[in-house]
Amino acid sequence: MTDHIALNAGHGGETHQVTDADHPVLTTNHGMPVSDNQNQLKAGQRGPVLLEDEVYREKINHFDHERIPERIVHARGTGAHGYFECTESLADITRADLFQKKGQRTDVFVRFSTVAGGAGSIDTPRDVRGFAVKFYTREGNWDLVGNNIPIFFIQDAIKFPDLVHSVKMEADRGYPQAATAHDTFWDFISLMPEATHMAMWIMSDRTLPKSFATMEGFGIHTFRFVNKEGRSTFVKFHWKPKAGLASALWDETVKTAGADPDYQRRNLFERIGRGDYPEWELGVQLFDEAFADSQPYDVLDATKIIPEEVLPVRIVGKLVLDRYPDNFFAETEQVAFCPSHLVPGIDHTNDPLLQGRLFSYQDTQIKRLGSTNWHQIPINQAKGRDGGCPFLNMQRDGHMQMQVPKGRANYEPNSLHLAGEIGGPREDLENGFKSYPAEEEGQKLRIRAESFADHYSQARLFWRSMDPAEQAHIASAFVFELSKVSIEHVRVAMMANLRNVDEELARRVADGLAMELPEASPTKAPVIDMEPSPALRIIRGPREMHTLEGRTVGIFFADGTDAADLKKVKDAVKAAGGHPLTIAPKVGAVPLSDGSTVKADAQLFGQPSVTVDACAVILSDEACAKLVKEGAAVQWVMDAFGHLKAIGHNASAKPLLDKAGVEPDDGVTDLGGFVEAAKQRYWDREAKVRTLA
Ligand code: HDE
Repeated sequence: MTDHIALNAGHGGETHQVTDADHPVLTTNHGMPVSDNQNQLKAGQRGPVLLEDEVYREKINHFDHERIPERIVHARGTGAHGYFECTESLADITRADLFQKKGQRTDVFVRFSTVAGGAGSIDTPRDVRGFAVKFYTREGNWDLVGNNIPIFFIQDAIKFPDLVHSVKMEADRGYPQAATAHDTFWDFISLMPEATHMAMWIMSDRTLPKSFATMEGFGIHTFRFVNKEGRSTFVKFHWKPKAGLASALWDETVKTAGADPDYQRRNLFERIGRGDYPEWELGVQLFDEAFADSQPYDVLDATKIIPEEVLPVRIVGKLVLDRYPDNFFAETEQVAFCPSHLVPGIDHTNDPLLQGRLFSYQDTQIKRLGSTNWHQIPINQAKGRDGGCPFLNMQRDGHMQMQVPKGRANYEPNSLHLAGEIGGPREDLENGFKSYPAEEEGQKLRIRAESFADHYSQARLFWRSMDPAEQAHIASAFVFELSKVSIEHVRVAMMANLRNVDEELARRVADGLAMELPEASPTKAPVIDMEPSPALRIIRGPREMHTLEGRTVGIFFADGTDAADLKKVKDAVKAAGGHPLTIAPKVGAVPLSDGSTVKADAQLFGQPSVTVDACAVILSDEACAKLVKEGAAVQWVMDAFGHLKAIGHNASAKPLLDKAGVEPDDGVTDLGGFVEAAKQRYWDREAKVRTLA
């Protein structure tokens, strides 16, 4: 308990100290109690500082080394703890312990990230999101290191450094940060036809998720499940958000970046703090060799999906994130994922992108965390078995060794146990990990399989599966990005590729750029028309979000607002599972109609409507008359309308809505109808507010 505020004058300094009656003693890292944490040791009152000052030297020395290298990709991210629960036993398909019993829980740590930007970049660029899950199973850690898009840019890991160099800040100028809209990225993509399918996805709303809790996740590659009899089944992993899918609009995401660069990590932190735990279902697509052979693409090619309409996703578990890390660095920054971390019952396939990843992650962790003992850092430790640390082997020593192994047996086999000494661990032939004995033969070659040659059919499938509103967003995103390309031939090369995807798409983008359509680029394999997959839609798709649960509703009020109306809307939002956030021109004390005063949660300038999911405006006549002359208030409402959000309002707020250009539609309601209306966006409004390609 804080008992007094002391002025620690030290020796000439002045510090306001808030001290605690039973605070612990501040010490150096070596445990020596510190008497003065305000002043360096000096020779005389105004003299030079002394090298012998261990209190200062140790402190500054530690500080100088506080940063570790940021991740070369996925540097910007945030994480949370939670659990995975098996909801359907897969015992016949895999021997993996976590899938054996319905109801069985496994602890997890999940890290979400953007890909291209540095650690200090914004949360809401147009970018793929990482969705990496570490399962602390009873048979070791399994890392499912996926993304929020079910495919990838490239087919072979050897192209990864080129891809990443092209998308990151350009080498000479050091910008743009966290953006694909620049020459080098589109130069590379235009020269890599295999990236066309992914280009379609990244130009779609998938790269603008409204929050982590409302996006899907995918393991991307085809993996194997192996059961107790040694039978293998191919598997693709899917995470389906319980809340449904919701993305932001481009204009909204750009403004969010300015209003709150930490928007998505804050959203995750606050949801968990409120008890609105983000939740996903784990789905699997299971198939055999015969199914794989029957498809018009190769299941080992990471630029391809298996449409859900062709092979349904079976739900087998759920993931709940219910605890925020205690310390960002210790947990979120130091967590180290490796796709090579498997558990018995799960195995790799020959996907050349996956195979390349198996080396890269282990390698990067040693660089980033500085020691081969990074598995001993608490967040990375295998801890599933009996709560104890289950790793046990003859690996020894190295930087930052934390274990103190007993005895002489640091090799295996040994017979020291026969002499009464510690013999150490041994293999477990029965239960230990066994690789699936896939048959392999053939010449050693640097080659891309012929079955990987079709680069356009699934890009076309994606485009044709989209809702018209999504198609307009995709075409407009291409126009925006290619407008930022300054080298003419790069734009032309990209347009030549798009012609192979769909003529209408190419024409719309060319119109938006006011350029002639070039000849289509040559294709290595015929482009086929696959059956569209409506499951790929967000807008008006089967999983579009239609709830207030976990979402934030901004309630804009001011001096003189009707107290009963304010309470009614707050209560109704809460009853629907939403989070009401009151926003006023001044936060401290807002007088209401009944003479009471309330605090607002946020201030108008600091909480623009881009930061909330739906908007209520409850004003008095007098306040409204003032606010129509306040740019931030007009913009608040204008953006809510422009971002296709529900707007509930009382009669007195109407002049502000009129000033903001709000036109009547199903999403503009009185306060009574607001909460129901607030569960969705109003896509039909979009044509009224912007011109899309
Ligand atoms: Fe990664 N990737 N990656 N990646 N990746 C890394 O590992 C790499 C790929 C993904 O939250 C790095 O710890 C190669 C696909 C996520 O900590 C690095 C290739 C997918 C994360 C690396 C890929 C991913 C990473 C950088 C080409 C989706 C963040 C720091 C074959 C399935 C994990 C690190 C976290 C991180 C290499 C492609 C997802 C350098 C060589 C495909 C979610 O090891």
